[in-house]
Amino acid sequence: MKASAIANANIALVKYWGKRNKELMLPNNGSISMTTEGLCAHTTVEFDEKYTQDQLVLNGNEIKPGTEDYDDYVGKFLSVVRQISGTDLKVKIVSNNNFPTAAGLASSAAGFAALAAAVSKALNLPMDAKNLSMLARRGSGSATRSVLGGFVEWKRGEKEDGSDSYAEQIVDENFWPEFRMIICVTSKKEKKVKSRAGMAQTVKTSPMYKAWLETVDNDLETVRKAILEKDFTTVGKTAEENCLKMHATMITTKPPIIYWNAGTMEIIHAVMDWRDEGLESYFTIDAGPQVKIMCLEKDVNEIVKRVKQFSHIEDVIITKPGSGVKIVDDHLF
Ligand code: 2P0
Repeated sequence: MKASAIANANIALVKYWGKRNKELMLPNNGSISMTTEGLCAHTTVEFDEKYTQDQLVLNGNEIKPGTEDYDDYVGKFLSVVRQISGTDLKVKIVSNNNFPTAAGLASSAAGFAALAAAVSKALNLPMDAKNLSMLARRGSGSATRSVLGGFVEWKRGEKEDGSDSYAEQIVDENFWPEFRMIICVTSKKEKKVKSRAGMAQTVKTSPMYKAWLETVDNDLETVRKAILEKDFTTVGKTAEENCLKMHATMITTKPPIIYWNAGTMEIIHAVMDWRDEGLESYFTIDAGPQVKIMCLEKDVNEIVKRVKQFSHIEDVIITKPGSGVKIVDDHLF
């Protein structure tokens, strides 16, 4: 009962920020993302009688049951898996990311999408995209979207049991191969406020949160339509506005959640100046200080050259629409 999977991370164009049900991991609003080619998690699981307790090794470090990092994430997820599958076997999980963990680069999205697929394969659970994305959702909300490739929408759903809150592909990874995200890493430090705690605090205390919810459906419709029309200007502009609205809710949370650093600000201003010059680019930022610049393939070299001249840049990663989760034969142990 051993299986492995590889899943790519994703970057949201219309963001997810806030849950209506923490237990079932149901969002307050729908979201749209691009699955990012090459930023991936590779995960192997084995359920077997030879294990006397669950074991997790993440990027070479053992994360032990009983710690917050384990219990609130993989621990909770495994309870769901045991409930669905009926197994009481213990499991060993080994997972590696090829990008910085917990620095606002959607590591939990790739990780839980890969884990959901590997577990489903190992335990013979349903492997269709709808069921896989709903299982991944129980690990981490953003993982719902990483199950599929290309541009993906996570439907908010209306039902209280969460059975209509899953991911659907808008277009696959071959539809718009010119679309690029340039990830500008301005700090590799672990963030101080995790998304989960941060969004709960925003929902509770930000006076801007109501306004955020009132405008998201419109952004979803605009971005969905613009993707289908390959209208880069509308996708970029709407995604940038949506990102700023989400950060307005974060900044006005009590106590404030400010993920940006000096490097983040430097790039924001540069991107706006470049646009005025005619170099078309837009930015989006998640729960961390990294800036993701959206552009078309033809402008990548020029933008990367300019970004590399900034003082706060620790790494630049170029990504494009990537594939959904895949089962692989390559086991990590
Ligand atoms: C997103 N983020 O849509 C948004 C934008 C961060 C900012 O999804 O509690 O790690 O595991 O569901 O998925 C990060 O939140 O939170 C996230 P949980 P998750 O990509």
